[in-house]
Parts: sequence; structure tokens; C-alpha cells
Amino acid sequence: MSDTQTHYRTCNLCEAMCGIEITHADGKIQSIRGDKEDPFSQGHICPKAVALQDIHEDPDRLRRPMARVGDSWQEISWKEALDRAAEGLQKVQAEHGRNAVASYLGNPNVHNTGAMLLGRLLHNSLKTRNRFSATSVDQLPHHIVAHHLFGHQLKIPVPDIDRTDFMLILGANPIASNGSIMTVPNVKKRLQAIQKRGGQVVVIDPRRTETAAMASSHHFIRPGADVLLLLAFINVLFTDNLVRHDSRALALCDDLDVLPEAVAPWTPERVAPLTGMDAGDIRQLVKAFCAAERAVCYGRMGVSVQEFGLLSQYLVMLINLLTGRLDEEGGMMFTRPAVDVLGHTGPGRLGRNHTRVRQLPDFGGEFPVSALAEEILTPGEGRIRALVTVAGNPVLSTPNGGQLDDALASLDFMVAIDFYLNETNRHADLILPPVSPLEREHYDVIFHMLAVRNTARYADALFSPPKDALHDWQIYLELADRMDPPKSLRDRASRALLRRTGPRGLLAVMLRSGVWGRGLRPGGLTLGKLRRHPHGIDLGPLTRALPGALKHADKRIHLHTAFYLPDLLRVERHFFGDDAIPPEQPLLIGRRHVRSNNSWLHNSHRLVKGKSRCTAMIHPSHAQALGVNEGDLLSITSRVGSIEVAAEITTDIMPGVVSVPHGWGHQRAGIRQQIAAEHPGVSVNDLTDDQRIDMLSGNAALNGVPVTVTRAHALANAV
Ligand SMILES: Nc1nc2c(c(=O)[nH]1)N[C@H]1C(S)=C(S)[C@@H](COP(=O)(O)OP(=O)(O)OC[C@H]3O[C@@H](n4cnc5c(=O)[nH]c(N)nc54)[C@H](O)[C@@H]3O)O[C@H]1N2
Ligand SMILES: Nc1nc2c(c(=O)[nH]1)N[C@H]1C(S)=C(S)[C@@H](COP(=O)(O)OP(=O)(O)OC[C@H]3O[C@@H](n4cnc5c(=O)[nH]c(N)nc54)[C@H](O)[C@@H]3O)O[C@H]1N2
Ligand code: SF4
Ligand SMILES: [Mo]
Repeated sequence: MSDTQTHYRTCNLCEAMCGIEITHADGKIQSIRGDKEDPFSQGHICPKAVALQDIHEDPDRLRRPMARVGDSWQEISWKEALDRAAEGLQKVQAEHGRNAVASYLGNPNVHNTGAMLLGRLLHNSLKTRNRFSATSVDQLPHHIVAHHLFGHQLKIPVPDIDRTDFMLILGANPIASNGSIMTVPNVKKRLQAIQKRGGQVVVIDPRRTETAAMASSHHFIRPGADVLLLLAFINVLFTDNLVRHDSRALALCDDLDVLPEAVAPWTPERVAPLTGMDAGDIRQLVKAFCAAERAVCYGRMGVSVQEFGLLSQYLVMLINLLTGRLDEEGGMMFTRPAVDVLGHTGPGRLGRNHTRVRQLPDFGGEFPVSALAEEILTPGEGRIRALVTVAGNPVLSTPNGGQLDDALASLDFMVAIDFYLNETNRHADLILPPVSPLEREHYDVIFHMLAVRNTARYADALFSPPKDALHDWQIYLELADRMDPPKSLRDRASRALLRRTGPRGLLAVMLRSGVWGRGLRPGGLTLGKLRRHPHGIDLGPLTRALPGALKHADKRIHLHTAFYLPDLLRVERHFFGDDAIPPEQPLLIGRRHVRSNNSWLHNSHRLVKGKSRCTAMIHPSHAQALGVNEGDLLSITSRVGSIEVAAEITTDIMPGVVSVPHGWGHQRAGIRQQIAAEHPGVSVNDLTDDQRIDMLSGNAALNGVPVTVTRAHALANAV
């Protein structure tokens, strides 16, 4: 028996970067608690943290490469698996061209240091234009706005939540999600602190969420109508002379003169009936926002993932700019991360290429994932014949997942890099499982860049991986050796170095060369220093960064009005045109729960136990009209599919809106996650529509989907 040891690291399950303390003995975890000495999270964790243990110990977690044999799976050696993966992909490319192989990168990649720092190895091996990721069902608009305005897709400012007096939140539920594009451990305490210092938190959401419930005020909004509210907000800024022409950030903008005319038609009175918000309330909101000494407007999934996601996020940024809140304390501020991947990532470019079937634009080299299924299913030159998925589950997480499910079954070849056999990779020929999250080092390359305070924290692996296990990045390296062998002596040397030092070596260099590293000068932040400070290092609050932070060569903010303002015509048509959605049309939105995480934590008994959370929330008036009681099965139908799900009747949802969480639907045959299969739920993405996208960005419109709702057995009787 050895003594209990304590290991400190950051939980990598969501964006909040909570510090955790793990006690363990003899290779077994005894407890996972919040790390009280983490200067950023100060001991906070959520119920998901323990899932790190559940994942690590899960007998369903794949530890050996698997090859499909008919309808079953066989464990094979790494060498054979990697050889077969490379050969299979190369064969498809030899026969059908390099773009016949596609890739899909899922969300957990962003939480994986090695995958982030060495991901290019995989791209270089695949050499395909058909790259997809979860970005286009998520934060794509944030990247495009940052690219246009500030000159780089990763130059995204975040709310300075700790110093604001007024936080206007649209379409985000940080109490459940723990924050997004805003890394903010213990967001509840920070939101309460705003109120304690006399400030306000205002939430705009079609559901009275956990965040709305603790806010100073909450307004229902009709799903998808944020663009109207935001336009009316800016309209009032101009009509009431509330624009802060004296602000530093605004002095860096051109093109401002075209805005007043563009927003002139969008008065609160005109948009009120369509938003469901009273015109007086809208005016009042603008006044209160402007009156606050420090204020910030923040919009997330509910705003990003709808038909005007990009224009809406642009307008959110304009509001911050016009009211003098950008780059000011308590407003939207830029971070100073210790590791800055900006220089290693392209600034982003929109529409360099277009998808074959629907001509959707790419951004930053990735196509909208809404187009993936049709690119597989539509015959002709350039059709996708093979797929590599990495840490993703697009069958459950992308629109019209049912169609994608069918499409995957028709592929010639598929490889998945994943440690679970999920609804997507059940179609794979090969599954290559990387080590568990506790068997690798961790530094949040991305989330430190998006954190509401500058901090840095690194941890070595808690457990050494089993002898023949591979990290995600090592799998990439092995594939690269087979598919993209080094061409020169120099290539060979640099790859050998990568193999030896891995992400940790890169991290060490990036830390040293970063703003806090100060080259080789003493006192700078180094990997060694981070290792000596296992609770993390506080680097202070966010600081003013303009114009230095701007990546445009002229160090100015480019409003790109010629790109954005024409989209107002689409807004006009959408809301006031002949096929405008009638007000009585039920609209579907999503939902997150603190004990769930996208599609993949449902195999943790501790997280899924209790009442099913995969329910459809509807308003009592709606339920009454349908003759539905609590728990009755509803049949919800959209253009693309139909699901049956139990009704949860609540006044917390806006009348006419239906909310169903995503990530469920584990009834599909052939997955290997026993607990998840016992708590299957249904997939809301069997209803969301691959044809409903934000045309400006290509981002999916997962929120505001028109649906019909009936009582399930009534429908069954009728047919
Ligand atoms: N209707 C609706 N749909 C949505 C959303 C919504 O709000 N509404 N949200 C969208 C959003 S924001 C996102 S980000 C997507 C997420 O969509 P995806 O990224 O496609 O799905 P996840 O559920 O995150 O998939 C996780 C997979 O990664 C694997 N995995 C976990 N860690 C690792 C690792 O370190 N390495 C490897 N190789 N594999 C790993 C897990 O085993 C699991 O199979 O869903 C989107 N879908
Ligand atoms: N517990 C948990 N935490 C998570 C995740 C998880 O699955 N579970 N996923 C992680 C990921 S990948 C992400 S991207 C983040 C997302 O983080 P958030 O964006 O904070 O998460 P959501 O809960 O999807 O919040 C979206 C809100 O928008 C509302 N909404 C829907 N449609 C509209 C609309 O048209 N207008 C407005 N104004 N609101 C609307 C919804 O009711 C919902 O409350 O969460 C991360 N954290
Ligand atoms: S809030 Fe996020 S980072 Fe913190 S413990 Fe929960 S899952 Fe982990
Ligand atoms: Mo996400």
C-alpha cells in the first residue's frame, strides 16, 4: 500500500478551467475536489468534475485500436491499425482525389493541449479541402467578427465580468454551461458580485434559465429575433444621442457615418411585436445600459446559432463599441495570454472556397458542417468518400443528424480518433483511441486566451499512460509518418524533435517567447515556473490593449459595413416578407444542463442518474391547447424528422417555444456506452435542419427551428 498522493490540474471538460485537486493511491483515484489555492477558480467546481474519474475508469472506454469485422469489432495492434488507416485513406485519395477524404474535428480537441498544438500534422497528412468541425454549429460568428474587426479570428474580446456594473446577456446560460467564449470559473459568484456592488445582470432568453432566475431582470425573446432587438438598440443609441464619440475604440473605426441610416428603420416600436419585447422595455434597457458606468453586452449560443447569428454577433460588438465599452474596464476586453497561438494560426478568411453542392463559404479553411452529409450523398466529381473524425459525434451534434447517420453508412472508409464508440464512429472501419485525459499533460491553450482574468496553469499527466498507448498527437504523428513523410533532412529532424518533446516542448518555447515569458530574461514565465506553481499563476486583471492588440496592419478597427449591412435586406425579407414565420408557429430551441456535456458524458452513472433530463419544455398554455399533461409523450416534427419526447410543462418557457437539449439519442444500435444506452433520450438534431443556416456565415441555425407539436398517441391514433 502506498500513501495517498495529491495531484493538481485543471478540469478540461468545459471552458471554465476550474482548478482541481485529485487524491490518489496505487493508481486509483480517491477524490476529486476544487483546488482552493487556484487563484482563478478558488475552489469552485461543478458536478461534472468527477466525470474525469468516471471516464478514466470506464470499462467502456476504448484502450486498444479496433477494426470493424462485419458487424462486430476486433482489437488489433497499433501498427496494424495505423497502417490500415493510412492505406485506406490513401487508397480513396488515389482513386477519387485528395478531397474525397474529409475530416471532422469535435469540441474536445479544443480542450486537448496536444491536439491543439500539433493538429496541423493531421491536416498536412490528409491534405484535403473538405475540413469540417464543430465550430460551424457553435462559435463561428465570433471568429468572423474578430477576423473582420480586429484582424484575427482568435482576437476575441471577453466580458470583464469582475468589474462591470451592467451585464447584458443574450442567449447564454452560464449558470448551466459555466460560460463560453468567456472562461469564467464560478460564474454564479461573479454574477452575484455585480449585483452586490449595485450593478445589474439582464438576461434576454426565450427561457427563464438558471441564469435568468438569478438575474436582476429577464425578458423573453422570440427565438431568432435577437437581430431585431440589437438593431433597435443601436437605433436608440443614434436617435437618443447615446453614442460615445469620445471613446478610444470608436476613434479607431471608419465607416461610422453609414450606421445611423442603416438602423433608422429598425425602431423599437417596429420590432417589438416580432421580438416579444415591449418597445418601452427596449428603450429602457438601452438607457440603463448607457447609464451604467461600466457595462458589457454579451451574446452566446442562443445568438450565434440562429439564422442571423453572424449579423447578431456583429451588432453585439457594435453595441459595445458605440457605447464606449470595448477595451475599457468592465466592458469587452482583450486578454494577454501567456501562450499566444495567434501567430501560429491564420487570421481567418471567409469564402476562399465554397462547398461543391450548396456553394457554402469556408472560413479559416473549414466548411460548414451542415453541408457534410450532402457532400457525401450527392453523386458526382468531388464527392466525399472517406471521413476521419477526431473527438466528435456529429450524428448527435449537427443538424439533420439522421441524414448524416445514413450518409456515413455509405462511405467507402472511415477512421475515428476517439476513446468511445459513439453514434458517429459506429460507422467507422477503424477506431484509434487516445489516452485518457488524466494520462496527459494539460495547459489550456485556447481558454486562457478567452479568460476573464489573465492566468496560466500547467499540469503534467496524473497517470503515465499504459505502455503501448498513444496520445492524440502521437496518433497524428504516426499517420503523418505514413501519409506525409518528411521530405528533407530538416523535416526529419524537426519531426524527430516533436516526437521526443511533444506538446510540452512546444509549450515551453511558446511560454518563453510569449508576453509574460520575456525571452530568456530572469523572472519571466517558463514551463519550469508553472510546474513549480501547480495551482496556477495569476497574471492580473484584463488590461487595455488597443490599438496594439489589433492585427490589421493599419492598427484600426475595420467595421466591414459593406459586408454586414446588405444582410439587413435578408432581415427585412425574413421578418416582413411574404414567407415570414407566423407568430403562432412553434419554434424549437436547445438547452444545456450542468450535469451533461454535449453528447459524451452520459456514460457516467453519477451524472445521468435521476429523472430523465431529455424532455421537451413547453408552456402550460401550449400544453393545454394540445391536451397534454406533464410527462405525456409529445411528437415534435420538423421538415427533416420527428421525435417523441416527454413534456415538461413550465411557465419558464416563452409561450410557443419548445426546448429540447442536444446530445441525447443513445438508442442507436452498435454504440459501446452501456450507461448512456440505458439513458438514451432522443436526439434533437434529428429535428434541426441542415438547410437552415445563417447564409452570411454558413453557421447552423439550431435555434428557432419551426416545428409542429402534437400529443404523441393522438398522432398514433390518427394514422
Ligand atoms: N441542437 C444543438 N446541437 C448542438 C448544440 C446545441 O446547442 N444545440 N451545441 C453544439 C456545440 S456548441 C458543440 S461544441 C457541438 C459538440 O459536438 P461534437 O464535438 O461533435 O460532439 P461531442 O459530444 O463534444 O463529442 C465528443 C466526442 O469526443 C470524444 N473525446 C473526448 N475527449 C477526447 C480526446 O481527448 N481525444 C479524442 N480523440 N476524443 C475525445 C468523446 O469520446 C466523444 O465521442 O455540439 C453542437 N450541437
Ligand atoms: N453543462 C454543460 N456545460 C457546457 C456544455 C454542455 O453541453 N453542458 N457545452 C459547452 C459548450 S461546447 C458550449 S459552446 C457552451 C455554450 O454555452 P452557452 O451559450 O451559455 O449555453 P446554452 O445553455 O446553450 O445557452 C444558450 C441559451 O440561449 C437560449 N436561446 C435559444 N435560442 C435563443 C434565441 O433565439 N435568442 C436568445 N436570446 N436566446 C436563445 C437558450 O434558451 C439558452 O438558455 O457550453 C459549454 N458548457
Ligand atoms: S465548471 Fe467546467 S471546468 Fe469547472 S469543474 Fe465543471 S466541467 Fe470542470
Ligand atoms: Mo460548443
